[in-house]
Amino acid sequence: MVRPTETPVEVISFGEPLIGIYPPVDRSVSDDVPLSKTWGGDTSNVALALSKLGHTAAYITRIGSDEFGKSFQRLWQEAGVDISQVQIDDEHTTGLYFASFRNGKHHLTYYRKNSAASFISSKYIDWEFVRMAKVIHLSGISQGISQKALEVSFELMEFAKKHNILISYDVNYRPALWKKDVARAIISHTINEYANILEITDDEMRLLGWEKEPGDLKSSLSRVPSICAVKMGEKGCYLMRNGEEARIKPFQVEVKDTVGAGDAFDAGLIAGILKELPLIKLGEFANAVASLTCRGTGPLSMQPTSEEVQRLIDSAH
Ligand code: KDG
Repeated sequence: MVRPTETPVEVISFGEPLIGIYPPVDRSVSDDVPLSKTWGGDTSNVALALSKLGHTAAYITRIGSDEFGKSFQRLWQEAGVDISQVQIDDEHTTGLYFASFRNGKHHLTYYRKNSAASFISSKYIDWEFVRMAKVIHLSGISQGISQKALEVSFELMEFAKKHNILISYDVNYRPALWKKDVARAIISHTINEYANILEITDDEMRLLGWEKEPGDLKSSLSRVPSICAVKMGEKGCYLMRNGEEARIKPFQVEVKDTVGAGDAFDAGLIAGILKELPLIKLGEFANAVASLTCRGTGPLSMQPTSEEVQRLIDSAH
């Protein structure tokens, strides 16, 4: 554990942070080009985005005692993300990904097998601290990295369910992490048994063999979470809340890189839920957080504040 805390937070995110290594825009890491470093990992991006939006967030994970792990600790601390639940591993290293860009699309190559996060243990989780949160956020990546991580995800969700903490679940299906039928079974079980807030992309619906149209999500699931968000990239998003449905258009910005846009959307959605926004405003808020994040390279450089989000929304009306 990094340090104890008594201060409750609104959101606890759980998963794996990854160092991201980037070539210049439109190049590949295999080219002979200088590379730069950023910080990523879907659930770390969500915790950081929420903190930037003015919410309190903590991160449950395990990092190496290596230089990359130390740099993550500094990053979270400087951003105000609570790191009291971060475990340090002297034997395993912090994971990495390398980004490459081809024809306007990104491709990620991972070095995360046996990473510190895949050795996460629930033994060090302060359950009293978890009990005080309003939302727990996790993803298919948080579950897919290892058996241990999968078990911790279910312990956290069982606990959250018992204590009426909202569970936000981003499918974030990564075929490199697990076999499709295993992924589909675990993802479906998680949604059917636990998720209160579901985030999924239209591409993931197709890859998992579910219905293609966002509105058909209902027929693919045996239990529909109270809030479902289908992220559709440049087509915006589709939201469903307790029977009410809406399609919300995206905002136009100059896009540099879409890595982390989906995580930013999740943070915007959670922030909007905490603010109790009505459905259309909720979708606009989440879309705006995602759009503004795409102005920078890497998932973090352009994560917006609430004021920037509001300015973009106001300028579009
Ligand atoms: O959503 C952005 C993530 O894809 C990136 O940060 C890397 O977490 C990552 C992953 O596992 O793909």
